[in-house]
Amino acid sequence: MERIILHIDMDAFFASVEQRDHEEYRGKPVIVGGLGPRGVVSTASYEARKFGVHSAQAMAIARRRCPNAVFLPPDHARYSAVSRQIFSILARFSPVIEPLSIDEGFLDLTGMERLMESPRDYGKAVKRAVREETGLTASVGIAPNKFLAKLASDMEKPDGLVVIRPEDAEKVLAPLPVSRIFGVGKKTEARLAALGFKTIGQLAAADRAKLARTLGDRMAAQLLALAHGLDDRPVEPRREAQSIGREETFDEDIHSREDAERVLLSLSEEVGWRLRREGLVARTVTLKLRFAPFDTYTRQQTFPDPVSYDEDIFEAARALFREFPIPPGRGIRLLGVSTGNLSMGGEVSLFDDHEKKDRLYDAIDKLKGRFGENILTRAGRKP
Ligand code: TTP
Ligand code: MG
Repeated sequence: MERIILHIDMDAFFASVEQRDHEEYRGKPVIVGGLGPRGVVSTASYEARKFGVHSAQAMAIARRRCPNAVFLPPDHARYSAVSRQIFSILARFSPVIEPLSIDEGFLDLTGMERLMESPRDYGKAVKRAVREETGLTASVGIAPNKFLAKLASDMEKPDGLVVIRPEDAEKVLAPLPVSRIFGVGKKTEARLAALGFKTIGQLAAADRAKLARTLGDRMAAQLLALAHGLDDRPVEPRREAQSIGREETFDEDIHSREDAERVLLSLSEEVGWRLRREGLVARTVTLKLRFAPFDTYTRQQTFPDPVSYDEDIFEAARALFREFPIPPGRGIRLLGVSTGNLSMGGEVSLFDDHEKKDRLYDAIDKLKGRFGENILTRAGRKP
């Protein structure tokens, strides 16, 4: 059956939220990101992009390119709240939604044709609802599959709405560079260029056997299908996030238990913060240990009541670590802490004094959201 997939992506998300909430920033270049000497741009408003400022750029460069911009640290808690609001609006438009990140997702509209005048009108309705209820603009792409829908939402950003009909797919794709195919990174791009394929159109016309000789059968088949605009990945409603964790590989192996425990504390704090930011609690904590060069072990503890506080995660990870016999003379190459068996928080209370703790952690998380994760850690960083 022909499918109808909608991809939606908010425009300059963090910066737009800031402009919405601060009238004085509207119409001005706004740059959100780390403001310290090694800070990186999270995003820039479209006014700032004209100066060549973009996500993942060093803040120092952004400051040089656009010195008169408004520079702001990210307020993750607020963006997450807006994100939740957006997804709850989207939920009215399709029962099958796959969130991809804080500001984008896929909706499967297949079978809902009777509810819409046309896919374009449906897209307009989605955009209107988001704009009216959040004050923010989104770009929407509608197409017969995920690959094309995501491509389409990006084609007329900001505030775009592009519908790609199945019969137009190859024509739309043909002039685009191969790097627009998802999964084609710098390496594959270079290999394709070496074979003479720069555009998707050129790739679509490639001989499969020849492509397979360089890229292998599977990759050749996948790339060719995508180049022809074919993609049958389903929209997968989010299973609960499977796990949230952090691990660190050390430049120099760790030889003391004390150092290792310090790392575990800092990893636990980061994991706790991410859990709470997502509004999640965990029922399992897993410790991962690697001895040089590659012997890797995991140990897990399951709790009757879920946890989300740093110290509970840390205590569990430390207990698992203390029980683990370290072979004499072996250095630790990697440590990881992860939490699994996740569910939405708020339904359970673990401690009698949990309200007080919630308030404490709320305060800590606000500071972390405002000043970055390193503002408040009890762990000395890195041994
Ligand atoms: P994007 O959707 O990639 O970017 P955007 O919404 O800011 O702009 P666009 O109009 O092009 O979609 O990412 C969503 C948010 O995620 C973005 O507002 C900030 C954050 N982000 C980062 O923190 N770092 C990054 O490198 C990127 C790409 C995004
Ligand atoms: Mg976006």
